[in-house]
Amino acid sequence: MRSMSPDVNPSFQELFGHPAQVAVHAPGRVNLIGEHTDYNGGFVLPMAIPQQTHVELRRRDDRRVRAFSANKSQAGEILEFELGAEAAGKGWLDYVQGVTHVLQREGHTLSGVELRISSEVPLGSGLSSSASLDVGLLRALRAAFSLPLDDVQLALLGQRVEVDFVGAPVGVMDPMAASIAGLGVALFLDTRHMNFERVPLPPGVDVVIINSGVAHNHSAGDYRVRRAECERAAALLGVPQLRDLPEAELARTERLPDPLGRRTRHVVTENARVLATVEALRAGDLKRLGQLFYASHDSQRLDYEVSVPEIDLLVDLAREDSDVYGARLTGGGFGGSVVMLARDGTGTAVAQRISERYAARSGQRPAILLPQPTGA
Ligand code: GAF
Repeated sequence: MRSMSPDVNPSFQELFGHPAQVAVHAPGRVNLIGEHTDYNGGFVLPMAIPQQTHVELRRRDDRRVRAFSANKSQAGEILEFELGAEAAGKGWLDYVQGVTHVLQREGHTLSGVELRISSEVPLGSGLSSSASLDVGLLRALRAAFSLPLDDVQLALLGQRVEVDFVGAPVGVMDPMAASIAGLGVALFLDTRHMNFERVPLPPGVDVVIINSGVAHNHSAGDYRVRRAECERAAALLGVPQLRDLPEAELARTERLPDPLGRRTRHVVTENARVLATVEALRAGDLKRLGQLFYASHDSQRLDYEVSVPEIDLLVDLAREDSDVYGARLTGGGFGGSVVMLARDGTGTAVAQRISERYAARSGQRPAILLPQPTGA
């Protein structure tokens, strides 16, 4: 392990004494709607954001992996492990170990590598920083070792990294978004059948993301508890997954013990909202899109209980703003970001005034992300 002064952000050449052979990147995502539906076999509608995780790589002749993170390494330190001896519990290095572990488990042949990682996706922001890291690493290794993996297989391996190695029991939405979603185009994905369609955003709308500054962690308890509640509810209802409960049979949830009925209602109505959102996108019906966003937020707040007061404040400030069509918590929740749809050309101004009011009332330091060019 070698260290450098803390203020230095060394290049690959400076770290390892030679240039990288591979340089790839993978984006973060914003989920437009369809929250906590992916692990229930349902529908999601994410879109890539311009912020990326960058991975540079050079192959080694031995089995040593040496990795540097521009975001996480202390004082320029390089962390190391031996291929085949991956063991979780080493912080950010678990993502690297998870990727090499899962690839080898699937029968892919690797050698050691040197890695430099840097990310523009804010960590713990609900914008899928970890899946963009998983997919970035997988893309780098696919390129370096000519691995026969297509983009969907790559995303499925990314999910295995999280679930099997990192210990975050997540669904498939985030790695799929990092692997195949584009900018300005929503990815309408059926997570059960893995069918997807690209749905462009209609003209006349600015997408605004405001990161609340409250960070979350999906390997922590709350996400896991929600997932277990859904599985329990499905078992009590006698359906394989909550996706299989028709909306017309929602009354059956009244017989479930609280909070399982409310959790089920969120999943079933959220699935229906994804389908309605796709229709509204195709019809260019911005007012309807806005209503669906607010309904999704209320369902997450009251039925699924994944919001926090800071996120609710951002959504309330959006409701007071006549340039906003709709707003909702995006991502896993318990902190993170709000996605808003604003009138054409108003995105920057909307983001600034809501952020200022939010900062004054919450004491948090919000960050604005505008995933497509927008007027002032
Ligand atoms: C997190 C998870 F990683 C996703 O799989 C999804 O469940 C999401 O939370 C909630 O919709 O981002």
